[in-house]
Amino acid sequence: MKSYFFPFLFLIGITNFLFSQEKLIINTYNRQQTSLNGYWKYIVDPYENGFYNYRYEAFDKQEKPGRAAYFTNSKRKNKSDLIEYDFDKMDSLRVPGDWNTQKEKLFYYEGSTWYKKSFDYIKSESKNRVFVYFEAANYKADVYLNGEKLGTHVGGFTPFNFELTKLLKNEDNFLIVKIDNKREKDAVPTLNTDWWNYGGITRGVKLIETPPNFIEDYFIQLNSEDNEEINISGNLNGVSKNKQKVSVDIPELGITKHFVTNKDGSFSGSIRSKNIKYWSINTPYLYTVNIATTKDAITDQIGFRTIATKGADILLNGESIFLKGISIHEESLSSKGRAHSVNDAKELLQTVKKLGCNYVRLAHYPHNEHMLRLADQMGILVWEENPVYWTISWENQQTYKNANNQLSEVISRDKNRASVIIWSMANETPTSAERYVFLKKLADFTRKKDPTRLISAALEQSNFEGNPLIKTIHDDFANVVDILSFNQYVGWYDGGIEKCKTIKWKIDYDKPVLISEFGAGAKFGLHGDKETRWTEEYQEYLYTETLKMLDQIEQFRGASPWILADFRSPRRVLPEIQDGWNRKGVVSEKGEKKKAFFVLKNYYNNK
Ligand code: GCB
Repeated sequence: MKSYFFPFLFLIGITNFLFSQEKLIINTYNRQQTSLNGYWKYIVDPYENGFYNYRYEAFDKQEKPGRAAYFTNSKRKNKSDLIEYDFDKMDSLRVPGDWNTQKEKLFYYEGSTWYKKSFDYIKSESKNRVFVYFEAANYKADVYLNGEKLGTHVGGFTPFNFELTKLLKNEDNFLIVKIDNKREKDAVPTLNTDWWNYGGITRGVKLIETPPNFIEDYFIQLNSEDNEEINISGNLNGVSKNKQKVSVDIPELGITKHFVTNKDGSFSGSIRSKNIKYWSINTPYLYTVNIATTKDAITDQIGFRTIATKGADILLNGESIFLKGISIHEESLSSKGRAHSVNDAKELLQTVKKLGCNYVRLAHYPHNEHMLRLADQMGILVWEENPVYWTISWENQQTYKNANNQLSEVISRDKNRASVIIWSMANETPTSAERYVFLKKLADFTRKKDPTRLISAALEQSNFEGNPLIKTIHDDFANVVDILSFNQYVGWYDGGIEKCKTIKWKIDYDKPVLISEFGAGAKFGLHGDKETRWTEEYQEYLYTETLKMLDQIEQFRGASPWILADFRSPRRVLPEIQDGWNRKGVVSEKGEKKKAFFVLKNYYNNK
């Protein structure tokens, strides 16, 4: 018997390893909360001594982990005691923040680091529940409270939460998190990327307090086929969630709708109004929406708009729009490393506005929630992207589950943001049958979870019948997407700039074409003639010629050139030019504008 059960249990074990996490609580912006941001003690643990014993067995899988396990936060009790670590004598790291740019010795570090935060906490109502919510931690997080494991989360750019209620004390709690950012072939993303693998608790951490039954999740958006109907669904979390009354109130529309939950704690329905002021790029109108039960209440600011395609047109509220965009990596313009604050988001999106954009591509992974909240307020349309990048392990089921889980988390977090119009499945992935199955499954999943938005992926172009001067799309996944997006680098990786003048396009799809990337490297302040690589003039000329070239594509409806700002990448080592930075920004890493910035701005102003 035992031998039959063992593999089965083992499989469950693996699945749990990825998903030993709880359902996401959404809209933590507007909930009762206590920040755990600030300084956390840390231990760098490249050999994972605090996690495995000397036989390489995980401490947290054992009934009695023993005091050598770092998550027990053990202290020497008497002078003969042997404990080989002490969090309280260690240095600290700021949370949120990557470790690479905080400590010089950790600049290139990839591996495990333990974080510890001690805190007191008294609940405002004794029956209330408390959760710890991480906005993101890269890449794998094992979370423990007061020596007990809460769970594991995999994926560096999406939020997760664990309930603490049973383990929480009024005083001297210690939250310990092991973060591991080792790159792995079967992970999402995989080993190879053109960006820095910033490690750590890169976004904020907070405690969320809720009543015993609370509003965990809701989805409130305009019906994409009927702009007088708002669809509403959601669910409660708690032991007695059946037959609970829920109300959704939009005061400015003078509408209140009542629901009763089913046995799963879910509710759904719709409301109608002829007076909806639509969210758009010029009037990003947000309604206050109140969701309440007899015990819980939460408010959100939600915009209502439709987004659709018709032939080659992208229709925002039924009107054709050209997406004047730019790609962005999540790096701060004024401080070092990963962007995480409201201020970082403001600087990035204000620069985007100065460029004359109405749209951003948040590449190559989900960015922090401030970006989406702000885009909602500023009237900027957004492409959000799953970190399925380059050479993912298409045949590995765990890799698929991981990609699916990360996508599911970002959709859960941002599905009420009017600014988000496109979910991107992947970037520059090489075509194959296995990759098609993987991406198609992701697209089907996304359409089911969110039928209100468009699906795309940054594909690659190829030569038509071997002719390097005729470009086409040879990719079955192009039939699946709503918007046909692709990256192209004629004039940089593909010939010189003059080649742009000779290219013809053969794109036989009646779909909008969005150029997800084009660009050239230029060092800010380096000048020369327009044929000299790395000069601002080369980049300026490439932008001029590329835009002329793209204008010849009949279905051309938008672009997100690569990229807003120079960003760190270990692939970019050319001394005096790159020095560890990908130089394709239209501004430098500090926000200084290069000449190409003005070419693009001018193009968008006249579009
Ligand atoms: C690409 C990738 C992007 C790179 C860029 C480049 O096609 O999608 O991640 O950074 O090219 O600079 O080569």
